[in-house]
Amino acid sequence: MSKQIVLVGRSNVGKSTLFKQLTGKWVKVGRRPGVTVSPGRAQKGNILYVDMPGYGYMHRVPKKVQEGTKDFIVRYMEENRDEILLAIQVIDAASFLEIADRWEGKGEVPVEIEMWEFLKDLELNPVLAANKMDRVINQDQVLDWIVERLGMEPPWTGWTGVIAPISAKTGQIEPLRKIIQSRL
Ligand SMILES: Nc1nc2c(ncn2[C@@H]2O[C@H](COP(=O)(O)OP(=O)(O)OP(=O)(O)O)[C@@H](O)[C@H]2O)c(=O)[nH]1
Ligand SMILES: [Mg+2]
Repeated sequence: MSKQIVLVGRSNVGKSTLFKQLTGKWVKVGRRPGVTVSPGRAQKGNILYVDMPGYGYMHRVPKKVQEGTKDFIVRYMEENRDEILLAIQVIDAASFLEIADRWEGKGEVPVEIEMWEFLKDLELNPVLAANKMDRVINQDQVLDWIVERLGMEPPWTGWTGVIAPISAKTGQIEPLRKIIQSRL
């Protein structure tokens, strides 16, 4: 059985765009959350890349289905744990902090932080792909805040084996390729 590299993350963060860059396989991407509804797969060498549906808000998708998606991802990660070579959690670096603040303001654990903790608890050694960096102005500061929020001590430059600032849309994904290479 092939080892897997699995992309997870909230809806609309750019997982499928990144999947295309990594595999060359065409999948649907879109401006609205909820584009990917079942896992996309592409075999590359002896690695199977898996593009998961996004959790969180999905456009025109019933609430029940939205919650089911997160359960599906959790179950998938648990059941395939031994086959997963690398779990890549993709975030939209341009909106991550604002969304985390909003959840915490409501007294809830932000869903992306919860997912990160879950992947760590499964001992999957997750990698964080901080995507949409082309939209981030104060890059170093924002990355420092993001790693801190996820329980790592800033500066982010001390975590280059764990966090990869990228822009999937413009094809600037070298930091992530480096991490993948180092984990193979
Ligand atoms: N500015 C910018 N936009 C991006 C980047 N990567 C993806 N996008 C855009 O973000 C939107 C969502 O991209 P998708 O790849 O479909 O996102 P997804 O995470 O697969 O979404 P779901 O399948 O709904 O979970 C699209 O409009 C992409 O063009 C990026 O690096 N920068
Ligand atoms: Mg998608």
